[in-house]
Amino acid sequence: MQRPTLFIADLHLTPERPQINAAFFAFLAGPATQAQALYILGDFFEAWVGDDDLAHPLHAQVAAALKRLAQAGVPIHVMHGNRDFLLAEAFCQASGATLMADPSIIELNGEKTLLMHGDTLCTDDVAYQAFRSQTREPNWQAAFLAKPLGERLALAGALRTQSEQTKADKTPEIMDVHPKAVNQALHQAGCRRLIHGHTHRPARHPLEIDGHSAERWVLPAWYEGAGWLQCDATGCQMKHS
Ligand SMILES: [Mn+2]
Repeated sequence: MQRPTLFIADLHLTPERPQINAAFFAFLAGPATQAQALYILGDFFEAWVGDDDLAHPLHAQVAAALKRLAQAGVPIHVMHGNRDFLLAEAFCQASGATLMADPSIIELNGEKTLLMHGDTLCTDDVAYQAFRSQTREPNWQAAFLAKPLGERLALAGALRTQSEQTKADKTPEIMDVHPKAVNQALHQAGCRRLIHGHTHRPARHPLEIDGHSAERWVLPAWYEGAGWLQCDATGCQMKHS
């Protein structure tokens, strides 16, 4: 039996949701041990203000658990989300994970597959895209990381509150992916399969790209429990626990 490849995203790990953290540790000690590889497609943490936040007990525990899996021979790939785009080298050292670019193309059981966090596909959310561009600038990140850890945590908390407030004013359509952006991403990548997270709207969407049938998988958020996409030679399926 060929080992499956597993995809997760939007766990939003935080000390405030201990049941979800427990579900993640159970996933790592269970299904993940049988995987060919594990891909974490962004928003793994509710917030990540810099790798010095590894000092937090939960963060240290998560990194150690990942490292056990990596050392057992399961490669772990992590993509930045909009909450944890400051995950960097020290996190990789501590967890045994490798950072991957957004977007990335992988060969998944013979099918070129496009992986993204998903936020760049939400092109109707102009205010968010402006914020995203700003926070991905090296100068902005250097200035932010130069602040004391306590100040960064306070800023991240304020940003989250602000984001919750502006979300309430946005229509569901604005916060979903734009079909044109999806088609363009698949066309440019020359892929017929896209896997992403971010929107918290788990589903499989059949598509047609350049006259070929294609599919878009949206990974579930881990608010109620664990959910992942499992892919092998027979295809992909959503799993829950
Ligand atoms: Mn996100």
